[in-house]
Amino acid sequence: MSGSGSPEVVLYGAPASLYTAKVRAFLRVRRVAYVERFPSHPRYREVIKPAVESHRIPVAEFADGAILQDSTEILDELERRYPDPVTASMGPRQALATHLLEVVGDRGVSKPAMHFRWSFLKENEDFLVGEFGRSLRFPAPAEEIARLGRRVASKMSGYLPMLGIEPRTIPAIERVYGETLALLDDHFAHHPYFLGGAPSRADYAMMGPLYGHLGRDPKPLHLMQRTAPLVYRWTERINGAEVETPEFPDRRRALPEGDEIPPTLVAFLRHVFRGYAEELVLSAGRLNALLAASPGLPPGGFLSPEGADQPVLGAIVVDYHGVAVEQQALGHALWILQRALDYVAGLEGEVRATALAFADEIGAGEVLALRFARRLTRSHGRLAVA
Ligand SMILES: N[C@@H](CCC(=O)N[C@@H](CS)C(=O)NCC(=O)O)C(=O)O
Repeated sequence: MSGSGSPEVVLYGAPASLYTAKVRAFLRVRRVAYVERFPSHPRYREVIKPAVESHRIPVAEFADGAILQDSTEILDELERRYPDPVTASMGPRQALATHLLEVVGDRGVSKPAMHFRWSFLKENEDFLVGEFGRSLRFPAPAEEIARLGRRVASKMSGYLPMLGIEPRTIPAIERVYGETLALLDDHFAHHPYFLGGAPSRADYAMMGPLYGHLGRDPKPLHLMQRTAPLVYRWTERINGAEVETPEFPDRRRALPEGDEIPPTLVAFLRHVFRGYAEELVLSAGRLNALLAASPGLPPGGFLSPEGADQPVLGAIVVDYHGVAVEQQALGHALWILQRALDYVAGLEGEVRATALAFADEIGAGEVLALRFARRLTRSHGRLAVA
């Protein structure tokens, strides 16, 4: 546990989980007194899972009894309970960049995150099978851990086709990830955190893929340490391995003045949206088509008639940095995007124009012009319409 006294938050999660990494990052940076438990803990089965109506992690249980699944909802609640004066003073460009980085952290880099986990079994398999197995039963005989771990591994590796990861697209995914790392390494040569001098939700969101998978599994960890050591150092910084940032000894812990976005972050965002904007636009098209075909869906109705919690919305073909990728449209990412759309919708006049000009600058203008035929919400742990 970090901090002293009884925990304020119990985090049900696992070390190898992408979305747990996002929430853990907040708890560590903000020094919240928390404990982490595996989903094999009896309380998860008996109390937590029925309460959130979901089998997913992370789940946060607060000392006052609130229990939440979904890393975005948990971060909202944590920010409400532990407001940060640094981030509360964000300008519209910084706030919009943060919203968009949460969209990116959710699915915008899941191709490399899943590819570098599941396409390199020689390097990763023993580690991952052990990690998954231990999160389900520990202590236990090695064979039992391996049996349970392999069951999870086979389910998770089954997600690759849905993301368009196949032999034909893998060279592009590897090339693009190499460029991503180079851009981020350049950014962290100038700044300790995503937005500049202070940690924010942008960092927590990006820790999901960049630490949970890419900064921890043997194959991509080695790649990151070898080719982008400053990105690796950022993961250490967020994890609190060193309280101070020796690379930036005199840096004030504050966001850049005047709502400035570091040019190195602009370069990274442009790169990401070059390969991700079209996926979001086509996914919104599938959502609107689905909604048009189900006019009778009542408020609170699940988007998936089968009750899938994070439903896919149909096949799309996206131009991923010059390569046509056949994949599924992912509904949950649109729910996160809706938060960015709401943010911009709440702005007026010059402030709104500033935010939209920034979106154009990073290639997200079309994404922020999207409109969903109905509002998305989450109900009983499932994607639903409001
Ligand atoms: N949108 C959810 C996603 C959570 C999620 O998918 N967690 C993974 C572990 S990283 C999980 O529980 N997967 C179980 C499954 O895919 O069946 C969040 O942000 O909390």
